[in-house]
Amino acid sequence: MAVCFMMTGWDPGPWTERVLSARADLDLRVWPDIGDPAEIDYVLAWKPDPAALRSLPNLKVIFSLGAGVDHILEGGDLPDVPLVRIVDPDLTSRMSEYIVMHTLVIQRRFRFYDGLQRQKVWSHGDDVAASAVRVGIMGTGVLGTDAATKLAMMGFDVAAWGRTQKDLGTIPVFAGADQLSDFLGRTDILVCLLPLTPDTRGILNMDIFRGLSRDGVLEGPHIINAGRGGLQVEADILAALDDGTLAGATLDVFQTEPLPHDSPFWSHEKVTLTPHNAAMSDPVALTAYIVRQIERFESGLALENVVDRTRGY
Ligand code: NDP
Ligand code: OXD
Repeated sequence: MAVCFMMTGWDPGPWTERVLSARADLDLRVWPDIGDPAEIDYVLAWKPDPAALRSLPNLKVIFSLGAGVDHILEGGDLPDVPLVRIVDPDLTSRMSEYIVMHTLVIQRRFRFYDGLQRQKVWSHGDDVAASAVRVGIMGTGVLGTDAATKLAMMGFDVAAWGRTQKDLGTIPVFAGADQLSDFLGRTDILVCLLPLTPDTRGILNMDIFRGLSRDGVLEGPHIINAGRGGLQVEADILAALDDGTLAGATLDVFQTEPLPHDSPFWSHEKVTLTPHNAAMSDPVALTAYIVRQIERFESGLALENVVDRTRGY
């Protein structure tokens, strides 16, 4: 059994070490020095070259090294083998930390008070309670559900929106295009945790921003996007920030990553940005997950978290 790392933009060195420390007996190879392509059974992939994947005649499973799989599917024409994505409690907790932290930064007006500190000004305005702030989570999957649950525990007035109806207990769930405007109309802070698919590409656009509530306790609607850069129309975000449709944007992901030096997002006063690190994959946790999946597969058990290729997530 041979396992191949196929990565673009990531250093395979630390990953190789971690995998070997979990399973020293694995025959681990790193693309493009893979020896005989016919010997490769499994690929661990981040932005792999689709032609390279197709060149492996005995490939059994592709493992995405992320929770998202757009970086694999967008190449098109993949070998007809299962594609498994990451679902891991460590990654999920990190994402919820990010969403809770940035929601609090907005509700507690952290940037305002940070500015006052720098000017040595002792002053405060009317702070608002979490219960008065309506947070709307786009995505009711693994990450959206966890973030929604934790924000609700903090006291925020949370709702969620997904493709299909779900039961999230006391958290109201809106589903599908028909219920999108009702969802937006009760949202002060819009959090996007959708996967990037042909249906969701560009969903964070001016129409959506104009649909957000304007009668909330904040100075205007905010967005937080930690899904994928392709979900957002960046010109629309900038226009919405500039004309007041949006009061602020917190962005972890961008259409082009790394974010180019000349991007206006870097210095926009209403933007908080992070370098696609909302939920970094911990190599130790992910290695254990992938090794467990390989062991399941080799012993005839079903793989977990197999991606539905027709849905694209
Ligand atoms: P899941 O597959 O568990 O959940 C996806 C959710 O999106 C589901 O609720 C699904 O609805 C919903 N959805 C999909 N398509 C549509 C649509 N057209 N309209 C409305 N809702 C839709 O994914 P995860 O929660 O695990 O991850 C979400 C994304 O987060 C990943 O795809 C990845 O891109 C991103 N991510 C970003 C990271 C970062 O560091 N910035 C780290 C990890 C992930 P339904 O269930 O009804 O089908
Ligand atoms: C992921 C990511 O998809 O890191 O896991 O973005």
